Amino acid sequence: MTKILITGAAGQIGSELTVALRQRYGAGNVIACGHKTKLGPKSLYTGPFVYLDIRNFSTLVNIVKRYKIDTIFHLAGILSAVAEQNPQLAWDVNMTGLTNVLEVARVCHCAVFFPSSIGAFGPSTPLDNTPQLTIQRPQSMYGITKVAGELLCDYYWQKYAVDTRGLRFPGLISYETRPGGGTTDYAVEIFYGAIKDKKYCCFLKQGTRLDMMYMQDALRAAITLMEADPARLTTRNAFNVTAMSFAPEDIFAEIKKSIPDFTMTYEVDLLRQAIADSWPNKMDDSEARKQWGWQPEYDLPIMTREMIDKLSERMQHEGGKL
Ligand code: NAD
Ligand code: AKB
Repeated sequence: MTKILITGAAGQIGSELTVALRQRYGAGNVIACGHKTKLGPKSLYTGPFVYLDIRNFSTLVNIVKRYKIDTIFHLAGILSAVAEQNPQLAWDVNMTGLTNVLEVARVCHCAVFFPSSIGAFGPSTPLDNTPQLTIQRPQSMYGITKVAGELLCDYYWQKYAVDTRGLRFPGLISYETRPGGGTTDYAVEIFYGAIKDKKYCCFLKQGTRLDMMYMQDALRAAITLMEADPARLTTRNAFNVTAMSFAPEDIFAEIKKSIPDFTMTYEVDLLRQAIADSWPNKMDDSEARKQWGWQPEYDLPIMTREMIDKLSERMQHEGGKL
């Protein structure tokens, strides 16, 4: 990787991946793309920034050629809850966007990182120790675009030797940029509720176990995979990766250790509950560990401590606002 393009750079992952890659590869070598982002995260202005609707192929080609891009981290997309409310938009952005990225990668010889998800699994997938290779029959539009995306990335690798690599991310927890409309968003929102109001109303019900990961681990996973020796990769799209697995009552109990007067109620959102019920309780990520040395550093207690510290610091700095 020498010249990197990040699509969806203003989002939850992109706003932090942009900083991490600029530190590693030089600010001028990492081009951040935003969409409808007027005054986005500060991270975008530490290096080159361009506007891009990922559905516009000619603009994408021009950017890739102008900056001599050799690697694309394709993060632009519509997340699960928003996708279920607007499936046509989700298909358009997620599939037209990925097809455009893969085509430009084929023509301009770029490597591609594709973020798949636990959403690529469905109700007939084994929920515990979900294997790397297993049944994938998701019933949400988000999941359908993720399975199609995994297959399309493998197709471009097998047919055109485009160096595509991907991860099945779990729910990501971070404090820089708020999540963009997913089913696992509660695991971020709960910290804002706990720190600001000492209360939170959870939209998933008790007992809903899902895989999760702290953003620092997610960034390291994406960069390590893209830097891995290709000879070691027998899997490409996409690797199971996880760091922790918990239900709402588990994270509530962990936060309560630091904020004893924190309370939580439940008001189940049926749309997001149905999606969550079809996702694994815990994935088996042994192939990622074996093939490129994946090893998470943050578990539930360490992540919780850091989220509380960082958001409390910010609230103090912003005069009580979050
Ligand atoms: P996000 O919603 O925070 O960011 C996505 C970005 O895409 C937004 O900034 C949005 O403006 C941009 N976008 C939307 N439509 C666009 C268009 N037409 N053209 C260009 N950009 C457009 O999402 P995120 O959490 O950063 O996720 C990035 C990717 O990672 C997505 O593909 C998502 O499915 C995947 N992923 C995320 C998580 C997670 O927990 N955050 C977990 C698994 C997979
Ligand atoms: C979502 O909930 O949509 C994302 C994901 C796990 O893919 N956070």
